[in-house]
Amino acid sequence: MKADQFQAPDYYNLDDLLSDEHKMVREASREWVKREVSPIIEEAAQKAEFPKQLINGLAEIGAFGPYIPEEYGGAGLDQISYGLIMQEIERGDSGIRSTASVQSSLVMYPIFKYGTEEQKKKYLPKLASGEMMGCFGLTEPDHGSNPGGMTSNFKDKGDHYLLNGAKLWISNSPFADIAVVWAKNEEGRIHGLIVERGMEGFSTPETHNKWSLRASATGELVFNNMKVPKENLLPEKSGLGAPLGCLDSARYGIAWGAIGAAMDCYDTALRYAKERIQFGKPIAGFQLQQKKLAEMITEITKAQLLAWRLGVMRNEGTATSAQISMAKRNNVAMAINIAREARQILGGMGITGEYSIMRHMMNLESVITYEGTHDIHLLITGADITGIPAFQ
Ligand code: TGC
Ligand code: FAD
Repeated sequence: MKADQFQAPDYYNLDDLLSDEHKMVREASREWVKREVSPIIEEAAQKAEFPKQLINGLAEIGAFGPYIPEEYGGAGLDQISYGLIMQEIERGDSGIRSTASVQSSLVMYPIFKYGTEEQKKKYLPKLASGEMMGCFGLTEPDHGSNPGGMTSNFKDKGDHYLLNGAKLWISNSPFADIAVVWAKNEEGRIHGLIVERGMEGFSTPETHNKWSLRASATGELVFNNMKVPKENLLPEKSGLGAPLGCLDSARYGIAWGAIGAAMDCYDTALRYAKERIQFGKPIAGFQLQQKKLAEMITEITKAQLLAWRLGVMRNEGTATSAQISMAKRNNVAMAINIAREARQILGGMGITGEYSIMRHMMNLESVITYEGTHDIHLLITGADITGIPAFQ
């Protein structure tokens, strides 16, 4: 793979909107990605292996629980710093950002928000340091976009709960130490449970043959008459709103992350277009290639503004779920379109592992589907502006 020559585009001087702390956090993540991720990511993706050696580094740059308070081991940063960390990691690879998203927003966040003090003290510091890794089980084989229909269930057996069911498409499941699992109680109410690897009746088969997110491990969670200690229930929130609240945080991170993948594709295509000579001049000198590049930087700049404004509203606590949906949908679609155009600028070289573009493009096919599909987010905006949900 080519040496990492990344230079971040900032067409509208968005750095002026960032604090010194934001810039410091971003630089630390950017340097780490250049040093540790870029040299190994292509091989990991080709081999379809999650590079576990990155776990310590992710913890060191604060990617596990960036906004979780320091007293629980988190980095205690604000939402814009969280976004910038996700942007830089996804500039390297969406699969690595996935691991950080799941650990932070889908495992640490529900324990922090819905857990007891004992659960927070037991799990959060280890999750922040990467000593313990987690995953999040919401999607089921027959319930993807409609998680409210889930059939995973648990029964009260006096001194424990008995959990049955299965979850599919679970990032990190093959190696996670714990899973935050969403299942219905005997009244049909959704609750979160923390389950641990090694508990009887629990298995995590890996999903193979993915063409996308190959450097991220994906699998199932299978619960077969699994005994879960009662103290592992997350008591502070129940109902579908509890897992969806975690998704708000993860979707926000993805809105930033997708910008990273887009920036990498744009930067690679711009450099290539200036160096590649055809018909006696750099292909960057042809109007058709300039149209592609000019549209890319315009779309990246709009996405950066959307993410930054959303971050400000998240810091104030005023961002709505529908506003988050709009940013996730727009920014991921922006990134996948840029990846496709950038790939064309590189001609045949664009399909090789010498460059990152094809890997980003394939990764983004998952990103546009998980955490709510492109169409589901459009329906969320539609319901928000009309007041009429069109999901059923
Ligand atoms: P609906 O009736 O609209 O809502 C049920 C309850 O939930 C509340 N709510 C939310 N709360 C917090 N945040 C949100 N974003 C919320 N959206 C809804 C709502 O107020 C209501 O509360 P209450 O108190 O009135 O009961 O529910 P619905 O069944 O009609 O579904 C709505 C829909 C389709 C938007 C929702 O189900 C949805 O978002 N579906 C998409 C599923 C999804 O995103 N799955 C993601 C799985 S995790 C994943 O993909 C991880 S990938 C990780 C990685 O590798 O990065
Ligand atoms: P479906 O819901 O079957 O949708 C199929 C198509 O139908 C989509 O285009 C969808 O937009 C459309 N559709 C569905 N309903 C409607 C409607 N009402 N109106 C119009 N169109 C509709 N889940 C987790 O819980 N944890 C994870 O860690 C996790 N990681 C993932 C990692 C990867 C690599 C992938 C691919 C998925 C992951 N997911 C995870 C699951 C992901 O969230 C789901 O794939 C996603 O929510 C869509 O569900 P589905 O695949 O069942 O598609």
